[in-house]
Amino acid sequence: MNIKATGLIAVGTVAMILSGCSDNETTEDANLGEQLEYTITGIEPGAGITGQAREILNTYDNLEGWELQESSTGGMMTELDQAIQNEEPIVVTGWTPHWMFERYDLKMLEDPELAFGEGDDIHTIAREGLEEDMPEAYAILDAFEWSVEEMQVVIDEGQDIEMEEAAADWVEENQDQVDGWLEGVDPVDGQPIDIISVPWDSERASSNVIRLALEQHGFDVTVTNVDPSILFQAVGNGEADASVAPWLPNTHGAFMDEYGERIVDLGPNAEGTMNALVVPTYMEIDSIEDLPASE
Ligand code: PBE
Repeated sequence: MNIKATGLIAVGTVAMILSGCSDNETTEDANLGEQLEYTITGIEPGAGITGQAREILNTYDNLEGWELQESSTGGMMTELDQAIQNEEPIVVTGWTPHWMFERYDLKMLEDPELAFGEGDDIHTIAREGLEEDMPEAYAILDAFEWSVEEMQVVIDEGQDIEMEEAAADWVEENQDQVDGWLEGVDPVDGQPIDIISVPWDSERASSNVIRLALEQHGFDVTVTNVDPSILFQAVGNGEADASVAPWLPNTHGAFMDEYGERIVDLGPNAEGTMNALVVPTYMEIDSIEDLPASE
């Protein structure tokens, strides 16, 4: 290579960095990887999606040397918001239903290795013996069913007002549907029930809705939010009565494998959730495989 050509490449590189685009794949890739600091912005260490994202770093060869930065959902959303305001690249662990897709133009990266699986359903689970001890509660929990679109309505309203109020509004507007879950079940008189859940908005929405339905039928409901591993442990050893929070078979699959033998799975209460690596639509990549390798 002669000096003149080297000089041209150097000038070209500066111009490409300044303009933020290039038709030279390699330079652009290196640039993108460095801008991202080969880092995926994640959420809480105990989330199912965090476990999946850790696995993904091993599944995809191009992600060798990448890091998952674990933090909190709030921290991740702040970083996403800042990146979008500055039109900078960012890769986050994201999922639906969530309000991030309502607020920002985002895309889920294709996952050709199906490291996140092909989507989940949200299940209702109960402790062993609940059906015998508390048949009314069991019947209502078993009948509880709505859609992720309905859940999304509560999640979205829960950004402006308290989630408890958003859930109450939904119940008020959809009393016929709630009546369907209670139909044919004898009301109880202050029977206590422990519902266990996780602290993300989707499950804050569903636990509040099932809480209100159970309360309408005379139950004294306690909802406790914990990490997914604690949730499965608590239902498995009978400390909690039930949960409407598990994402299966993928997101919480490892916990179900560990505690599932002593858990009764009542099947999906909402179908069609999805986890993914998520990027703003202005990023030119479409697949996890398009993330540049770090060496
Ligand atoms: N989530 C939302 C949770 C379950 C619900 C996908 C962040 C998780 O990863 O455990």
